[in-house]
Amino acid sequence: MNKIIYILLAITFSFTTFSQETTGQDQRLEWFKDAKLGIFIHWGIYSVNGIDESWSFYNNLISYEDYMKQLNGFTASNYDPAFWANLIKESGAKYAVITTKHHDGVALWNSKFSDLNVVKKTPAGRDLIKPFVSNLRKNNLKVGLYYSLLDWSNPDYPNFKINTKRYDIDSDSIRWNRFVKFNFNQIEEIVDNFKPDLMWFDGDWEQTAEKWHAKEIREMLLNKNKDIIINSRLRGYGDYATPEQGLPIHKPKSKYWELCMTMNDSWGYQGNDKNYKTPYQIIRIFADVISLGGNLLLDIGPKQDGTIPEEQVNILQELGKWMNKNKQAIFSTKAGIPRDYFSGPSTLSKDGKTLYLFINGKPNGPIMLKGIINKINRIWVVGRGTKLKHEIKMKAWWSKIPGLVFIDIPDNVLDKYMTVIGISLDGEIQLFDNNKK
Ligand code: FHN
Repeated sequence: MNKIIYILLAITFSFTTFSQETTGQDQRLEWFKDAKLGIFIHWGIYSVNGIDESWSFYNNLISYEDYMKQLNGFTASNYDPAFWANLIKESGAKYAVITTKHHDGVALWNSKFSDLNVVKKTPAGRDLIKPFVSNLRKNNLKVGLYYSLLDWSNPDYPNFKINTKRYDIDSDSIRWNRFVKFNFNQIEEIVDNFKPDLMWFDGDWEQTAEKWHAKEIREMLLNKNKDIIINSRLRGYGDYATPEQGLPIHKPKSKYWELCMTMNDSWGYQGNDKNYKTPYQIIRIFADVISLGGNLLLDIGPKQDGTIPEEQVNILQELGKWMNKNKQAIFSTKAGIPRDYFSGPSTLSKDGKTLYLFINGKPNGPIMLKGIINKINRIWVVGRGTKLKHEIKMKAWWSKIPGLVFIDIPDNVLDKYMTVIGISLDGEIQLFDNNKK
């Protein structure tokens, strides 16, 4: 009898947990879903020489000793966290994610659990995270903290460099467990000190979920803050997918996702890397990302003294002007319509009654939209209000197939980057499918 009650209780409990977790996730991720743009910041000692973050010693491009000599050149002497946060606000982003510790193990805060931090080991000599977090808050921006689970500097971490291992986890579980404890301590430390809205883990690929104690990390975070969001790089225990650099072609399966992307080809500051995407290219990519229902986490790499390279400032400012003009078509929207109906990015208002089309460059003639069953109330240029004319062609009175909508976009309303037009429909959008009976 007791056993039956126990089983019933267990079943009820597991359903309760599941349903609470599901509702909880949608609630927790509401701001994230609406945010659309975040700014990623890779700042660390690698900006001194301007070399690959952590990977340069891991891949033997520089010796570990020489890599660590960069500690002496990391000054943060021109660090202006208020400027950083204002610039992020100006870019139109709603959140930022900063590297508190990359794979090299150098913490940007005064960690009790490791002296390898910028306060104790660099001329910067102070906590760099706290002032940034408080300036983000002042600007009403959400706070994301990047933390690398793997730490190639920690003597208790098994991997050091490519083909160089310190030890094998299975042969020394005491040593591994010491590292696990260290990770928990540092994660707890940053969560207690900085109260992030989002934890952005990285480096999970080197161990399994069990080895990291990923489930326990998730539980610990949610116990501390029931609203916290966790990215996917916790070996399946996160909330949203994080494709990196490669722009998805089709709408990703994951309900929540965020593409992280560099502005040039480097995460951290590398003065020689001038392969910057233009503001137009970044806006074009961003339009694709939101059209597919995701967020863009666009990276900047400040110099060792804390100045943000001027190319990066320029991109953020140009992006911001465009975002501000077109905010109606960006924020509080959802993924747009499939490319079969319009050959370009689009978004939809949450009620599905307004369709926004993002126009590539300068159209050579009216743009075409097809398969829309609804009647069109009006069409206008977003951020300008100019009303646009449209024509319906190929609408046979005896056929169910909707007519083709041709919309003329005069040169004088074109945006220098991407023009966005709004189309108000007579109700929630209905798409015609000729394969459906
Ligand atoms: O190895 C890192 C890399 O240096 C960088 O931090 C990116 C950002 O998403 N994450 C890792 C690779 O996936």
